[in-house]
Amino acid sequence: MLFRSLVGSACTLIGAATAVKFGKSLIRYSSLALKAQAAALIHSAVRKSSLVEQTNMKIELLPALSDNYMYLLIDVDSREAAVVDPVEPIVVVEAARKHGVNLTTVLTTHHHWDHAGGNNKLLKLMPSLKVCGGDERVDGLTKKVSHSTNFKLGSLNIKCLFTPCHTTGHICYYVTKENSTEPPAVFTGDTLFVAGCGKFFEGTAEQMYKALIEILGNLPPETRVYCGHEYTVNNLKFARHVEPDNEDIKKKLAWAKEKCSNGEPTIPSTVADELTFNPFMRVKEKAVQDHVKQTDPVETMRSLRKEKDGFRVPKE
Ligand SMILES: N[C@@H](CCC(=O)N[C@@H](CS)C(=O)NCC(=O)O)C(=O)O
Ligand SMILES: [Zn+2]
Repeated sequence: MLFRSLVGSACTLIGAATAVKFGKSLIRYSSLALKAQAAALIHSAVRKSSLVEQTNMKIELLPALSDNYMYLLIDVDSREAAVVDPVEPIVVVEAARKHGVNLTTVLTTHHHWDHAGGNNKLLKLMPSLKVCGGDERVDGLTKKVSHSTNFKLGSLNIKCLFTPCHTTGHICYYVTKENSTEPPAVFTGDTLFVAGCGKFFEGTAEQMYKALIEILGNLPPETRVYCGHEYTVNNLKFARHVEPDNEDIKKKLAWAKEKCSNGEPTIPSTVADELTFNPFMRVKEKAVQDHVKQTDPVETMRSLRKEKDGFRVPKE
């Protein structure tokens, strides 16, 4: 299909503003983030931004490049905000202005250009920003963080989780609010994707096992997962290949295809849901181990990643 080939692997479509429920939260969609690009790219595709509203924090998903996400994280109490991986700084500045928030902090997951490549430009526009990251290679770095580094964003707590493997300095950011009954959030960059994980560019299966199973897999199950890319449909096709009888994978894939065909994000997911359909988080499951003919979870992780690196994604 012509449209399909234009879109490529990302979930992208032009569409109008809309609103849907995500659990108890209202998620609003608007095409603001890509308005300018929409005008220029009539025959191409536009991915909608969306807003996850809780009473304690708001998170605006800002699609960037072809399949990346930036996230504006707002502390509702203080109106202080942070941005995760602001590769398109103008979009971020506009979103902060729209919400009337005080953007103080950049949370960089890792140094790759599609995540950290906007830091210097954003710093030029807003010189007092604190730029966090776990790697000296992060552009504009002002605060080097490491495992369990904690700091406040207004009334929110941000805990840094060191998850080296995709890169040696990769950090996930775990956000909580004391005494809140609402779910925490975790920004997982290119460590954990919906139904997948990042390539092991600078690390090992042992490290990804630690990151996915021991660190992220042990967060509260209701934790909402905000990842670095819209890879969900392709990841689920691989998951289906690994576990053809897993009903959760089939259901999630049908849902994700529908979201993508409307230009809507498949994010956030939750830790609990990932444990049901993400093969890289299911390396202790017999069905997953059998697929790669392994019995050890770390070896299963290694084999799965190797297989996915060479996987040809089917059309359907
Ligand atoms: N397979 C990716 C190709 C791009 C790629 O290599 N992405 C990096 C992050 S920038 C990655 O770790 N991808 C994970 C994967 O392909 O499973 C896609 O679906 O477009
Ligand atoms: Zn990336």
